[in-house]
Amino acid sequence: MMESALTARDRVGVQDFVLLENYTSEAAFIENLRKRFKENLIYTYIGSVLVSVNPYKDLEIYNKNHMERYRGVNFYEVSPHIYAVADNSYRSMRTERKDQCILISGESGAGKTEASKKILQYYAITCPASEHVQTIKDRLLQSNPVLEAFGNAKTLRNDNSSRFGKYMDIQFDFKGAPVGGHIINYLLEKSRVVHQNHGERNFHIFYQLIEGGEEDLLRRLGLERNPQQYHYLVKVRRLSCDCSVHVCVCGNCPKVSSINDRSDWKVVRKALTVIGFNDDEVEELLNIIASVLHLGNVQYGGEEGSACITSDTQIKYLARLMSPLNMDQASSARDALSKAVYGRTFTWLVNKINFSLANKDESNKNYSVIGLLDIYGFEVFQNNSFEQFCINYCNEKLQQLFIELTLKSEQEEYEAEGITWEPVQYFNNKIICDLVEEKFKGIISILDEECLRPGDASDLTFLEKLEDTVGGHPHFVTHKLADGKTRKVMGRDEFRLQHYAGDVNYNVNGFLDKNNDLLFRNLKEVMCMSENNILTQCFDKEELSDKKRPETAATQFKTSLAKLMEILMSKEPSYVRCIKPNDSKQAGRFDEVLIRHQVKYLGLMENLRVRRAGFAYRRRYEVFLQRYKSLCPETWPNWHGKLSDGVSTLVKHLGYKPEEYKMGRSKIFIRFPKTLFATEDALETRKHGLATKLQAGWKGYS
Ligand code: AD9
Ligand code: MG
Repeated sequence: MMESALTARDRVGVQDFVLLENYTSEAAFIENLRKRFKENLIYTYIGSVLVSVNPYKDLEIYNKNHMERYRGVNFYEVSPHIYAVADNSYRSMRTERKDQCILISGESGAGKTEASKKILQYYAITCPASEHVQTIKDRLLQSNPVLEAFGNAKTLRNDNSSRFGKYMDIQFDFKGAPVGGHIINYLLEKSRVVHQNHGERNFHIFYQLIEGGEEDLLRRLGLERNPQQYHYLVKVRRLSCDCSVHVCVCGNCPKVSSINDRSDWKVVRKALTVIGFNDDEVEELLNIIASVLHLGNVQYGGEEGSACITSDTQIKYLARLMSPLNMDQASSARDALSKAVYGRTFTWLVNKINFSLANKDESNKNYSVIGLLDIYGFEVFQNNSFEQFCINYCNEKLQQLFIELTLKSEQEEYEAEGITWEPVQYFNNKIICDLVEEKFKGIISILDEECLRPGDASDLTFLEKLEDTVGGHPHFVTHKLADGKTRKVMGRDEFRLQHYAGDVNYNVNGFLDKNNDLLFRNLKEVMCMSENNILTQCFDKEELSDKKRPETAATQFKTSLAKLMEILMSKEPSYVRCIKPNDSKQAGRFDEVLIRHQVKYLGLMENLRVRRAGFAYRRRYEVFLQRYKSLCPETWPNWHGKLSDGVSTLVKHLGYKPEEYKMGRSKIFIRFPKTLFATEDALETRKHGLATKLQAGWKGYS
């Protein structure tokens, strides 16, 4: 029995939130998500924005047949899918000749990286290909396992968490074939190399190499097949912090049930070859990874106050360089070196991949682009530091872009169609972006100032300066109250930012060091002298003669984000908003509190309100007519006049009242979902009637 459109809607909800009768109700929004999630319908639209809920299980919706189903098909004719977004951007790029970008956002573990991989797979499989194009497709696909090995790690939130931001351009030639690519990476969380929270791991590559590396290779690198041997991976070790030396248990979880390091190693090793690494280059790269592990095992002993290296197998130069330091200084110099070596090697790796993805056909520079942005989501931990500050600032910027662009595009569409725009109230988070990035007065400027100030500058003086400068800002809070009393719930070394996505307390300890990101000059010198080709490229001799102080980490990040915003603004955006259904990585669990929070901070209700401001639904005349023309004898089977006249005739026949719709230049705008539902139901009934008649052998229907 065919299910009627009405009961189907009851069971699986609406596939576009704009069709919710009660569109301002958060409860109705969440109920719709729940209904669909229960039916494994993880995708729903808000107009052209795709909302995706992580199913935490493999669904049979990503095979080739599915890809075919979405190829060249109108967005609204098929059920919502990530492939529809991919296909829509592709078609807009081809027909309108405008560069596109797809912005994927959501918190850690919500499914951003998986979504971006699905989009890339869609292009790799459905776009036309020649032999050369096949090589580029392979390299585009294989860049993922390599970058994930070096830039992803298990965190408490996600077993495969991206610890860097990634923007990837895919370049298409005039035939629509992918002919090249380019990746920009953002702020790798390199502190992870030397320290991980309990229950978290270092970057995947370390475990993959140790678990999967061939015997010979490990022998050459001087590594043992046991992560427990390496302080940067598991061992209990002494760590220094501002106040004292304390013992810290690092990571401590070399094995993760959802990860198979040994088979992942094979995938990564093969991917390196596809990208164009020869055996020597692979060995040089792995040499660096091994050196970082060895460096982590360098131990200090000796008299109180001065360090000497006790592990005699370790590199001799370290002994010479680090002996003037006390133990704390020596440990942090060692860790700074490890972070610098790893961080720069990662950037080198991205450059190498870019070289391999570069469109080598000189005659073919005239390409169109689809950009994919997969960047770390908004993050709140028990203890939040400089890294979370940068990540959350980045999310503020993206949210601002989202608000500006969705509002702008709505407004533009109304104007283009000759329909009066009705202004919508919304929260503009520009005020928070300014608080962080404004010249002279913003948090980053104040932090930089403290980093440059000689003398007694410390994390705590930075906090004091913040209180003096931005203490009165409506989104900034510390333990100090305006009347001189203290707020007990906050530590004296914390400040709170009231982000658009919620409040986050940041602990200032380590802010100055992380922002300075300095490396002893003589360590740099030694790196420049290395015989490892990759290291000599990473540590350029020119850097040594450059007297200018390098830009701080936060300022570099701010500059790179500003450039990113420019790139994104120059393209036509599509959005994928990812939602994480529960904190236990479980299939089928819909944690309402968690989801409501994300719906709020992703601004989905606001997005829906903007989209529904005037009209629930809009379609181009030809699409509308094609779908519903069978409901009116004058438009069926074909309408030969002007499209807008055909639509007018059709809706009048259907009994639309004048206040229910408006005719734009190329589209019909329908004010209420119920109008559209009635039309959909009529269509369903007609099809059903037709099917019944056909079954009964009645052939004369037209
Ligand atoms: V983070 O900010 O990088 O920490 P992401 O990128 O948002 O985060 P990711 O894509 O890595 O999350 O997804 C987390 C896990 O959820 C994956 O490893 C999969 O196990 C699972 N996942 C995500 N999306 C899907 C999906 N469409 N189908 C099945 C999925 N599983
Ligand atoms: Mg990710």
